Amino acid sequence: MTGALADRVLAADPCAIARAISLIEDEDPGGAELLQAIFGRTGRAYLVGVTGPPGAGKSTLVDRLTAELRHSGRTVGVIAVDPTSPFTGGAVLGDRLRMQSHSADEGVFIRSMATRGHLGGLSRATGDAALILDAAGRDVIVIETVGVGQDEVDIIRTADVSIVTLVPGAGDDVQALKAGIMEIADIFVVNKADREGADGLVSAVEANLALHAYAADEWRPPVLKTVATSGQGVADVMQAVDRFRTRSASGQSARRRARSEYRLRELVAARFMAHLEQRVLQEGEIGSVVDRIAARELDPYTAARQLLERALATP
Ligand SMILES: Nc1nc2c(ncn2[C@@H]2O[C@H](COP(=O)(O)OP(=O)(O)OP(=O)(O)O)[C@@H](O)[C@H]2O)c(=O)[nH]1
Ligand SMILES: [Mg+2]
Repeated sequence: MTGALADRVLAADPCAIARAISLIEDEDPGGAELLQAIFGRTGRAYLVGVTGPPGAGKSTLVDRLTAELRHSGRTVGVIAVDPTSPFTGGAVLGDRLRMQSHSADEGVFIRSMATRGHLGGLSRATGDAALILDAAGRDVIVIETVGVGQDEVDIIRTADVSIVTLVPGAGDDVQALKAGIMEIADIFVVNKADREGADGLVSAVEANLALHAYAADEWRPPVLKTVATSGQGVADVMQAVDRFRTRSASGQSARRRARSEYRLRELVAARFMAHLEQRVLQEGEIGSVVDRIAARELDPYTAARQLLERALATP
């Protein structure tokens, strides 16, 4: 069954791609089987991460970038990470996907992924969905996330190139810059440049970059202005992406290696905890260990050592 689905994914069947991503989203064991089957056929796609504050115009920008990519003959996969909280449900989903203009184009596959139920594992789910699209032969995969937490930073860190989108007049000029986003940006985009304050924001970001001494051969993130709604400046963003891609081949392999390491460590940790909770411990036992640590009856180091020993003693 998995074999057939893998074959259909490799043949770029849109229904199979959608089904495969659902398996990953649902954390179905079939998803892992599928990834094992297709992994050898991945690694060709270029991953573009787009992050920024809510409403910055990320989806509008991604829509425009997609048009540019299609224009240059490349196929595109878009993964929009929907910051659905358990409280709002999926109600905002449709609204997030402001990318309807490509719905009739087979060269564009758009998928929204909810953050619900993926505590800590969201970057893995997103990365795995990207692998599916990669195996299906998409040339470029764009991942849109709202830059708010560590999870999003992790996702963006795993992209080949990271675009950080900012907007003027959002109150604080250094908005996302504080949240560790500054360090992960390869390209800054000041969107809504039709609004007042765009130049000031560009200067603020440039001033921040000036604090870092870039080596001659080091990539210095460009700060570009766009009006995503009209498409103004978007071609420059696309050029910057292509320039980054060709300029930093060694940087790219280092980043991909880091991504492989991150994925491996994250998977082993998750598998280990699953083994512990499903095969070693009694139901609710982890909770009582936590209670004892909170009550200072047990220290976390001893608890971790004991759990590790018991896990290793259980096949
Ligand atoms: N004035 C102006 N409005 C823009 C621009 N780009 C996007 N918008 C508008 O800003 C609003 C939000 O755009 P989206 O593309 O949905 O923004 P987003 O960052 O994807 O939003 P979330 O995914 O909800 O965080 C929409 O009403 C867009 O039409 C721009 O360059 N100028
Ligand atoms: Mg959006």
